[in-house]
Amino acid sequence: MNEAISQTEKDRLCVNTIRTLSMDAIQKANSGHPGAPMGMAPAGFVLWTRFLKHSPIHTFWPDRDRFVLSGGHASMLLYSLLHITGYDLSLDDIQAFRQWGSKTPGHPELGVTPGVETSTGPLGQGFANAVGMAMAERFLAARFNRPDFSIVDHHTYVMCGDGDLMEGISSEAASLAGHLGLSKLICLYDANKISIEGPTDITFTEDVAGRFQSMNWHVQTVEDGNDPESIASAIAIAREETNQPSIIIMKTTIAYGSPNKQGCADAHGAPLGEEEVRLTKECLECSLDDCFCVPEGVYETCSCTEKGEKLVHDWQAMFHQYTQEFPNEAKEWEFVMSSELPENFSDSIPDFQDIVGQSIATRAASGITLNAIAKVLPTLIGGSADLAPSNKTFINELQEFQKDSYQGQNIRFGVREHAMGAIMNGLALHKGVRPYGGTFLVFSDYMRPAIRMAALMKLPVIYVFTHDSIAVGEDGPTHQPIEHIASLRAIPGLTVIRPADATETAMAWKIAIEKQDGPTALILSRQKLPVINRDIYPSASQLSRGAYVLTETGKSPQAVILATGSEVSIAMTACKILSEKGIYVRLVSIPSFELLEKQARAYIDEILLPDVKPCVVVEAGISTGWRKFAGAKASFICMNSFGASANGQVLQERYGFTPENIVDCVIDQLKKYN
Ligand SMILES: Cc1ncc(C[n+]2csc(CCOP(=O)(O)OP(=O)(O)O)c2C)c(N)n1
Repeated sequence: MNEAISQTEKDRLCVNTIRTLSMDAIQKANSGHPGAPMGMAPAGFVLWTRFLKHSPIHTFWPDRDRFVLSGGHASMLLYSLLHITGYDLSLDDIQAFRQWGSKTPGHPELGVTPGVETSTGPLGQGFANAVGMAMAERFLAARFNRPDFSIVDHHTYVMCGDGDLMEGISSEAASLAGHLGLSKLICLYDANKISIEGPTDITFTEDVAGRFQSMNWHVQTVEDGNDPESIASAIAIAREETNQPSIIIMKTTIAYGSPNKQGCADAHGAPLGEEEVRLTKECLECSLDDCFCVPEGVYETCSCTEKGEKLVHDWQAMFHQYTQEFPNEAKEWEFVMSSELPENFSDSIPDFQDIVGQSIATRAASGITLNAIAKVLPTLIGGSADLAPSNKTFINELQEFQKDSYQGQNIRFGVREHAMGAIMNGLALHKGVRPYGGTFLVFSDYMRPAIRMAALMKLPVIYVFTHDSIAVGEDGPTHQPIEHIASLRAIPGLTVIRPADATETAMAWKIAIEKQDGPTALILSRQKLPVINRDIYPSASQLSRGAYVLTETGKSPQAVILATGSEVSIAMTACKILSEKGIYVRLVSIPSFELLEKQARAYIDEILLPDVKPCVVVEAGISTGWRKFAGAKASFICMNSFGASANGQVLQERYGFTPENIVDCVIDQLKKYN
């Protein structure tokens, strides 16, 4: 670059390159969101080139700063930054923005673009992901750092817009972050006062600074979000903060530089148009001739490759020294970051055979299993949305994760299901921890968007959903899940497991922990269920196949009963009654549709006996989804309505979840087919 060009001029050129790359890519794709990338280009430039601790080559270096673009619609800002700072993202990739198979999808997607830390787009999710990442950082720092060896010492930066802060999830997550004093979390808020429908005057007039102050955040305002030096000094101050998370409210102009569209909602989510792009380039004093132009000197100024390699090298050198001085910790660190399971993991899983003949709720069996696993798995971290005593999610011998005890593994999420879901995603994205989180199944709706993101990103998080049916009882229909199991099964990539007893519950946890490529929902009962004697009945390890024949009362069954969870033991009693009547049936326990669907057709047919037409399905939820296993004319003892407030046993009787009703249904089915 011309030596005579001043630093200010260099900065201006780089910032405008981010703007023109964004405009051009969106114009070429004829779709996208130019406004935010253009308004936040200075903040992106300053953060990425002066502060962000990252390596475009070693993109997974564990002590890198994390950057989350919560307003994923501004993806071209991120792609432009990745490109000019030296990531494996070429100009051709930028030109393929939003095209089939490109590395530059409409919204950032984990695993598609090097340097993208999380998939964002549903507003607010990224903000809460960042809180989870910052929590993981503090947890690992507390665990592994030793005097003179800060092997975990990075910031989490999240860039968000008005939309993110309008979403309730950001308040939930910010409240928890403030409570926990996550001082290495820094939010850059694009306060451009524009969203899709127009100026935020029409919807969003709260005092954001006051709100964040009240949530124990350190708050700064940058009056001119276009001034790199003001931005830089605010970030520098935020980095010095050691007690609270920071938010920097940046007053910016959407689509800065566009003579006819800057400051207008029009520029939020549509290409500027060929002519306006030209006029904008003119205003910004950029080259008018070329599209996707990166002027001379921009790469030189922005490249972070060398700097990043030095950071990685220095960290590796420190880590090498750490291995000498703290060999056990170093070994543990390597183990934790590898996501591997300890050798004795399987041995930690209880089999509950010492309590055969007794009854125990699957939520209680889950709590026992969780505590047993925690003894061998140091990465387990999680809690509940204020329902730990009910969800049985507390690990008894371990500390709480609090401001003064970041090494604790019991997280108190508070009554914040949505943020809990997205924070769990952030924890998993960070790596080095295995997150779990619990609430009542009925409130899984409150965290569904985060569950969907976990499935989309294939994150190994575990949901502990208890109180799984009308058998919840007296709390009534507001607390009784009806459609929830089916609706969770509808999320692609989510493994839903509804165990029938304590032994299946233990096995469900084993499978959930072993699963590294997607989330698992454990669906657990409030009420006690008999522990099945596995000396007589098949081993619960068969749960890994999704379904198995639990019992069969004759050599050639006349009917098949399919049941899950708490309805399995009721069906077992029905089988005995039927057998006494000389009717022979097969009872199949189907704890997981998803695991069953992974089996070979031959196995599925072998257990479901498609040629035996009489079939009764028993599940205390809606019947949606069961046809694929049950055949066209099966009977369904399922829920067709909301429940009611009454004793759980009474409700089970009223809604037909009794051995007698199952028996009647089987007999009806036999009559139909004979
Ligand atoms: C949960 C969710 N609801 C709605 C949308 C659709 N949407 C995308 S951007 C946006 C407006 C965001 O406004 P702001 O954060 O101010 O972004 P800017 O206009 O500054 O680009 C909306 C409603 C979404 N992506 N996510």
